[in-house]
Amino acid sequence: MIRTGRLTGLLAVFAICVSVLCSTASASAAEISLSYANFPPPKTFPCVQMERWKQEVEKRTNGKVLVQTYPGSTLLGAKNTMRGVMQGQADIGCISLAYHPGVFPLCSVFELPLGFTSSTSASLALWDLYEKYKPSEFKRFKVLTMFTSAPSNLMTKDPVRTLEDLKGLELRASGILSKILESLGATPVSMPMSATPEALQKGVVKGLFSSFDVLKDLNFAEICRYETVTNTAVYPFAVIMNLNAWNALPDDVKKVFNDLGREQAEWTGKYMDQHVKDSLDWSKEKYGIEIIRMSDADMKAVKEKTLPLIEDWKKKASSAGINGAAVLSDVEASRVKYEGK
Ligand code: 3IO
Repeated sequence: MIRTGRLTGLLAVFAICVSVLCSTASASAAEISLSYANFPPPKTFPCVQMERWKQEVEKRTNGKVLVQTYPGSTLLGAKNTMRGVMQGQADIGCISLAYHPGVFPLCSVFELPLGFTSSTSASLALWDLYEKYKPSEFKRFKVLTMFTSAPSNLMTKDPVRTLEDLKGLELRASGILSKILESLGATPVSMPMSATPEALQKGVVKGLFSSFDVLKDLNFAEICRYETVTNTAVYPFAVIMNLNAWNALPDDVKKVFNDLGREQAEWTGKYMDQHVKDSLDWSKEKYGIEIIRMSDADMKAVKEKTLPLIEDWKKKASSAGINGAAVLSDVEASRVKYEGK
């Protein structure tokens, strides 16, 4: 008994020494440790871009900064990330602006049907808009980067071949994209992407309105075998940082983060555009999904029916002190610049 007791004691002393040594070692390797919260599962594009940002930051600061990532709502969820980052429960968080109607009167312009055909061009245009206006809607945060989904399309259990097929169909979307569905006669159910797998499984919704990456990343192709191309609006995202945490960073680290802002927007857009292709190929191969294109007449009707949403947005922008017409023309100029048409 006594012998084992002594041995245990010695082992305990040894263990304490090792752990003290290790913790000093890791503390000296990374002087700054930052937490980064994200709401959807690890395989989805907001989390893929988060891991890429972490790697670049750790590399470019020579390990001075360590980023601890929390995908899948393990630290903060889709709807409480803003508050959580403001209060410092996480240093950094990724948000989908469409989950906060009315909170982003300027950047919500990207939820409108503006005709962007890629995530790369929309992400760069969104970043440019942010840089130009530095809108007060983000005044409580440091914005590290922004990006968008790819253009949104319908993913449904039953085929939507005509606008008529959309009548009364319960579909998941968020923000102004829910209003787009409503304008087209569908019955939108607003919820974050992270709540959508369960809603589809339970039959609360019969499909969703988002970009095709999720067919693979959330395995929606298994349930939603019909994909109707509308290429209407994108979902804008922002990566926000707690202001105190930002202000506490040394200048060289701030520079690394600032230099990454635009680059990360472009990287994410390019990743997304390629990934939509991969996701469609995978879904055809694995589940034999059908891609549906509506008639020209229906596509024209989509444009006409959603036009009033642009006027609605302008009115709301105006009451927030924003010149909506000027913003729309800036965004259109960026679209032409990045899409070349
Ligand atoms: C999205 C959100 C989380 C994970 C993957 C995703 N792909 C496209 C989106 C955009 C979207 O539908 C949303 O809810 O923000």
